[in-house]
Amino acid sequence: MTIAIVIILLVIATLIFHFISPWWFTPLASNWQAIDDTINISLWVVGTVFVAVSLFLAFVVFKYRHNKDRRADYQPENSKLEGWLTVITTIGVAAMLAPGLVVWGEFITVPENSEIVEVVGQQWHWSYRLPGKDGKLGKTAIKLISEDNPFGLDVNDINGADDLLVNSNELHLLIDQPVKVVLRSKDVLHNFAVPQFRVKMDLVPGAVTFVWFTPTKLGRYELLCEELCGIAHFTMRGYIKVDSISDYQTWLTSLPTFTQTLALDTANIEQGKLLYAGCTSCHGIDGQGNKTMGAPKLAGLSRWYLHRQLSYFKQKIRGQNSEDLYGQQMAAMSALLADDKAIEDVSAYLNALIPTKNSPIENYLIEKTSIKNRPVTTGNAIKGKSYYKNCAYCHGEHAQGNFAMNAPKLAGQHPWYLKRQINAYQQGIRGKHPGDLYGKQMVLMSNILHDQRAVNDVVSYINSLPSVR
Ligand code: HEC
Ligand code: HEC
Ligand SMILES: [Cu+2]
Repeated sequence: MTIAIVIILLVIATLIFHFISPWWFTPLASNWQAIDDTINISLWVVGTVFVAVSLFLAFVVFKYRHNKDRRADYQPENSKLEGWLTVITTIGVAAMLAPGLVVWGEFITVPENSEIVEVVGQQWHWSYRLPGKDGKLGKTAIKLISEDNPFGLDVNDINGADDLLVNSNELHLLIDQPVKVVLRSKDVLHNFAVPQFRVKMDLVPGAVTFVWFTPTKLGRYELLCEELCGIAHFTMRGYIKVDSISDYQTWLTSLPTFTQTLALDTANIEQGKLLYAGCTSCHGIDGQGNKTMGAPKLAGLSRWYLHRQLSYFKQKIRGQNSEDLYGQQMAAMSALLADDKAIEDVSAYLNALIPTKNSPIENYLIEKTSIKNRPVTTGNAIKGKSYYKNCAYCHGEHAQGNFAMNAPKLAGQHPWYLKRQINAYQQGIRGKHPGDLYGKQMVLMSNILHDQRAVNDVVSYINSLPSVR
């Protein structure tokens, strides 16, 4: 009797949980209602079977409970019952599988009027390519990938010349326009998934896979890699922004073509030097940084990194948090650089400067004075080395920075600055702005350093590495 009641209560609790549970699909933002319907049909089929079988069990447990005067009857065959069970099970299984076949048919039939977009995955970053005016994507090859040609496009293929390249994590799509997303991976398996669009697909190195959908709601949706693809897999996120036609056109015009990205370097180092005069009071004549001003070393940093940070300061993406006093100062100073050309020039100038060595006893971690000229630090570089293993995937084994990972050089930078930045990421002072497409990764990564001791350790280790050019 008790068991029968428990079974019935379990059924009721399961049903209540199912209907009031907050864990349900996020609101749909594409044409793929059919996928939700298929899942719902399956849930109804298995739900009905679950309720029926459980209640039957409760009934049998109750009805045939122990009774001294009753004996069990052995009946191995019952063709009538077996016939019924076969028919009902067949209908149930068919009801679960058949809609899937229909939906799969739609899934692989790309509408004629679809636009093509290429999504490229790599550890742990998304980038995108559009076919440009000719509507055709140019040929690519992994071996052609380089710092100047991150998409690995073939310069000899005329179709590639006008391809539009999106080097950032954010792709824009036009509302109500079907898109065929072709998927390519530079390294390992990844998976393209936007929960609101419902469809998802693997990216397989060496193959081109695809998926199609029509975005139906304006908005900005998170793109997730749903294939465990290495240590920083969880940081591999991007955004898909669904635009109205005018916003979409504005975005398109902001994109460079492949030919434009190959155009000769136009940066003017002399001009950059003149512009830098306004920066020396904080960053030093040789770009060596200045602890009193809280200003980091800039000499020898990569151009792409300097460029991005200066654009971020200028566009109020970095240095806007009310607690970020140093960042705010720098954001104000970025007004000295009138436009993108000025940023390009000053970045080229700073990149060309030879970084000076940090003074031998420079270490923010020094607490006591040195013993026999060896600084006593609170950070443990040996422990820091094991933390740094995680950082090396992006920043490089020698902390030399890695363009493909968008991760800057850390070696040679002042330790007090490194520490402040790691803390800033941890506290969400840096990297949390919606426009900050690369900082978010560091916000997530900085949390693997659980306390200040871990931060001190890893900074001590980076500080022990020779500055690489
Ligand atoms: C008033 C002092 C001051 C002046 C002047 C100044 N900066 Fe800065 N700059 C800073 C500070 C402080 C930071 C660190 C901000 C932080 O902690 O986030 C910084 C950060 C930077 C960074 C980011 C470096 C990194 O590793 O992320 C760059 C690039 C930079 N400055 C370039 C410039 C350039 C170019 C100029 C001249 C146009 C300039 N700064 C003028 C104070 C200054
Ligand atoms: C998944 C790749 C990735 C990993 C792993 C990673 N970083 Fe970063 N890191 C980045 C990127 C990308 C940036 C640049 C962010 C930006 O553009 O604002 C960055 C920036 C930084 C900066 C700021 C440098 C400056 O000049 O302002 C520091 C400091 C830093 N990382 C330290 C670390 C440490 C320490 C670890 C290991 C615990 C680590 N990172 C692991 C990708 C990574
Ligand atoms: Cu991935």
